[in-house]
Amino acid sequence: MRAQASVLHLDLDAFFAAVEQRDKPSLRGKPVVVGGVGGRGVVATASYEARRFGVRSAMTTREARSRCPHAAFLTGRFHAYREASAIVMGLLREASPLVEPLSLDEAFVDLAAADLPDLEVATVSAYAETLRARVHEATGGLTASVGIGTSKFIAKVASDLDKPDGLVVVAPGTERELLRPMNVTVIPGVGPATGERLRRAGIVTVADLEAVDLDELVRLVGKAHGAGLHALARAQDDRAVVADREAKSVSSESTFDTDLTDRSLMEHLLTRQAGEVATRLSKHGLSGRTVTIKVRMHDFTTLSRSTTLPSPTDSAPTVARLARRLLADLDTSGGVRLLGVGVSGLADWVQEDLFGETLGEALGEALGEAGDGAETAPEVELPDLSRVRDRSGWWPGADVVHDELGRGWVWGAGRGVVTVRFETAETPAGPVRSFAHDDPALHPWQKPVEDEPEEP
Ligand code: DCP
Ligand code: MG
Repeated sequence: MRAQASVLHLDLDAFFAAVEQRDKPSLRGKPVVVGGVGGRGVVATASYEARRFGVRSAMTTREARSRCPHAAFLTGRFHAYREASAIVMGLLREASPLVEPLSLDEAFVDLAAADLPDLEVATVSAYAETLRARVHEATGGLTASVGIGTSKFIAKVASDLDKPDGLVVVAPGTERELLRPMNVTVIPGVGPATGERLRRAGIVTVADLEAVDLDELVRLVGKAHGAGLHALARAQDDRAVVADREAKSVSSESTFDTDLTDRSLMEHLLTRQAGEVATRLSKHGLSGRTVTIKVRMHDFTTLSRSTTLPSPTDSAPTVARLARRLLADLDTSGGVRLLGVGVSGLADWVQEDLFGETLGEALGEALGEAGDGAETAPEVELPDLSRVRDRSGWWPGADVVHDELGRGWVWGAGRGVVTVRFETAETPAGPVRSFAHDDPALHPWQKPVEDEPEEP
C-alpha cells in the first residue's frame, strides 16, 4: 500500500452495449443486451437501461428475454470494441508510461509515473476528470468510471462504487473503513465458493474477516489463500502496476489439502475450472485452440496433457469436455493433489468467432448432431463453412450497407427476410426497411482497413 492515492483504475461502462448505443442512435437510452442470441446464448453485457430489469452478464439470453422482452438483443461487433479499446488504452498510455490493461475495457494506470505536480487527492481527482472527459470525447461518447487509491485493490473497488460515469478517490488512510461494511466477495479471489465457506463460518463482511486471525483463516480456506485474504482484509496490497502484461495462456488450478481419489469429484473440479478459464477468456476478448490439464500426483510427479482444436474456443462446455477427456487417460488411483485447466494458443477474437455460438449451432445442425453440438471436437470433419456462414449471414446488430439506402444495421432476420435500420453513429435515428435475405443490393459492411487505428 502506498502513502498516496496514485493507482488509478479505469473501467468503461456497459462497454459492448455502450458501443452499440453509440453506433445505433435509435438504441440510445434504451435497453440493449449484447451476447449470444441463439438458443444457448449467454449475455455478455447489458446497458444500464436493461440492468434495471435484472439483466446481467453471464445470464442466459433466454432468461434475459423473459426479464426484458422489449430490449434489443444484439450479437457483438468485436472489431468495434477493439477499436474503442485501442483508443482508450492509447489515451491512458499518454497519461502514464505504466498502464496495465486487464481486459478490453479496463486498465490500471500508475499515476506515480505520470507527469503530475503532486499526488494529493485534489490533484489526482482533477486529473482523472480530465482523463474521463478525454475518453468520452475520443471514443465518440463512451463513459468510463474511475477509481483511485493507494493500491490496485482499492482503486478497483473504488471504480465500481459510483458506476456508471463516476469517479471515486479513496483518501489515504480511509481504506479499511471503506472496506469494513462491504461483503467479503469484494476481495479478489473470493468467489462464490469461498464466500459461502466464509459465510458458514459467520464471516460476511470485510469487518468480520478482519477479526479472524491468520491461523483460523488458513484452517478455513487453506494456506495459500488464507494469507492473501488476511492481508487484503486489512487493505494490504503491494502489487505493482506492470505495463504490457501479455497473457500467453489462461489457466486455473487448485491444490488440495488431502489427495483426491474420487474420479467424479475430479471431473467436477475440472468442469468448474474450465468455467473460470472460459469466463476469463471471454472477458479478455480471447479464445484459444489448445486445452491443457495439469495433474500433480500424490508423489508430486506432475503431468500435463493437451489437445488442440481446429479453431479457437472460449466455450466453457467445450473446454470442460476436452479436459475431462484428457483426465480419462490418466491413472489417478494413487491420489491427486493438484488439478488445473489451461487454454493456450490464444487468438484475439475475430468477428466470426464472436458469433461462434450461433455458428456452432448451425454446424451442429449441419453435422446432424443431437446433444450439445455447440462446438467442433477435433476428430469431427468440418462441413463447408461458407455455406453455414452464408446461410446465417445476417446477425442482429451486424453492420450492413445497401446500394441505394446506405449504411445501417441488422435489426432482425428470419424466414427469408432481413430487417435493417438505416442509421450510423453520425446520423439521427433512422428508418427501418425489410428485404429478402438474398437481396443483391444488401451487403455486410466492414470498416475499410486503412481507417483502423494501430493496435497498441
Ligand atoms: N464480458 C463478457 N462476458 C462476461 C463479462 C464481460 O463478454 N461474463 C464483456 C462484455 C463487457 C466487457 O466484457 O461489456 C467488459 O466487462 P465489464 O465487467 O467491465 O462489464 P461492462 O463494461 O459491460 O459493465 P460495467 O459498467 O459494469 O463495467
Ligand atoms: Mg466495464
